[in-house]
Amino acid sequence: MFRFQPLLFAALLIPAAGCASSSTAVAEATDAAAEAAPLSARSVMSATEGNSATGTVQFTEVDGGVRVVAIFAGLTPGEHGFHVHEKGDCSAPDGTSAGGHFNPEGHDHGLPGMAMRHAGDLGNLVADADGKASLDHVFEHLALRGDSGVVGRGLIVHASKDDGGQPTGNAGARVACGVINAGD
Ligand SMILES: [Cu+2]
Ligand SMILES: [Zn+2]
Repeated sequence: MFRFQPLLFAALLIPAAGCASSSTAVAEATDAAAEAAPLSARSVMSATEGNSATGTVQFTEVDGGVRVVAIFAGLTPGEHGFHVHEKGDCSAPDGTSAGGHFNPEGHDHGLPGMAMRHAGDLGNLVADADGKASLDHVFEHLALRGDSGVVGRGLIVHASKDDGGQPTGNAGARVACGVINAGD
């Protein structure tokens, strides 16, 4: 009897351990599948009437936010406010059909680095002397999916610098507009 008990113990433990590790493996496989296919989105931006700015912007889910990779041409040299706006509608010649800044949480306007700001506040693009600008940045407060997701919304580049002022950064006219569409 003295030796039987440890054996019985082992017999009971082995199947229990087998079960635990297989369910963990399933969970890990599911997580891996989700990570293998992060949602991405793209916006092809066209110049508004009287302007020449064009660009392509790629959004990809990454750990801790959304990576935004943008390439622009046809800008005036210097800084240009860059925002996600409420509506994926660029039908107005001046881009105003895209509505105001995307702000699902009801914050004041701000610049990247400020904890509380519109979700759509992406700061500024900086165009060089040739009017070209690029950006590659992970925005922590941005999401692609859900109620706060930017898929289906509008993207705007402005004539002037976003200075962080209220209510929308004093960035002036809209020089390029695009719709953020899911997919590569
Ligand atoms: Cu804007
Ligand atoms: Zn804003």
